[in-house]
Amino acid sequence: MTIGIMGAMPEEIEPILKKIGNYEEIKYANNTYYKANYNNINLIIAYSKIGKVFSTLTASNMINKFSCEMILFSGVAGGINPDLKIGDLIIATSLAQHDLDITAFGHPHGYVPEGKVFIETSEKLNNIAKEIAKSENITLKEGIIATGDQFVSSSERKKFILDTFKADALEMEGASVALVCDDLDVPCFVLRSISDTANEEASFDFDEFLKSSAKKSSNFLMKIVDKIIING
Ligand code: 4EH
Repeated sequence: MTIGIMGAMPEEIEPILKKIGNYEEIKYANNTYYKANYNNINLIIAYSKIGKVFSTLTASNMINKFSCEMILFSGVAGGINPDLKIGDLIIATSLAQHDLDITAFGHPHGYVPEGKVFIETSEKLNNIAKEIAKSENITLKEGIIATGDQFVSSSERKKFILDTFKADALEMEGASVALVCDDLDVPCFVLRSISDTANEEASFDFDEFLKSSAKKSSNFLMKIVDKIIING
């Protein structure tokens, strides 16, 4: 079995590489893919760089070049749902591109012909996450994550994304990874820990909480990896 583990920024995969300890570095398509044997399965780990385009490329490479049979994303996000405080964990049940806009032709936000607004993640993987959270008393929210090529630091933009997509959190890579997985028929899982609340203070909060929130997401993600391995 080969599992792909993605983040967008170095900080989002560093705690995972640290836990694994031993890995090989493979350079491909102007990026580094870390290959490890972990409890007798193969892991391919990479940070894509920021945004939908880089994350699309990395997810595609993980599947088509490195033969990953599922992709697990770990990282941080801006919170929209007021229940989500900095450090809290959320898994995406579905994701949408909040900046995809051909509304001029009468289409809804996030929609292009032959695509869909909301892309679902793997129910199986989400159930594993929920079981672990329950048995270990970890608070885990599930909901809609909106993705776009912008760092959101405005209450107005945040309200648009809430009103348009009913999103609980936002970030810059999840929907593109989910789209690649959906079209290539590979299970997808997107986990994020809140680093800021996408308002006017977002850039300051982000700088303060990136590392601690990324670590929380990484720690929980590795529990899921362990469970996937046990389940076979
Ligand atoms: O990969 C990008 C990072 C911000 S850009 C998306 N990530 C973090 C999630 C995220 C996010 N996305 C949009 C957390 N909070 C967000 C928000 N809006 N408010 C970045 C940050 N620091 C240095 C360089 N780029």
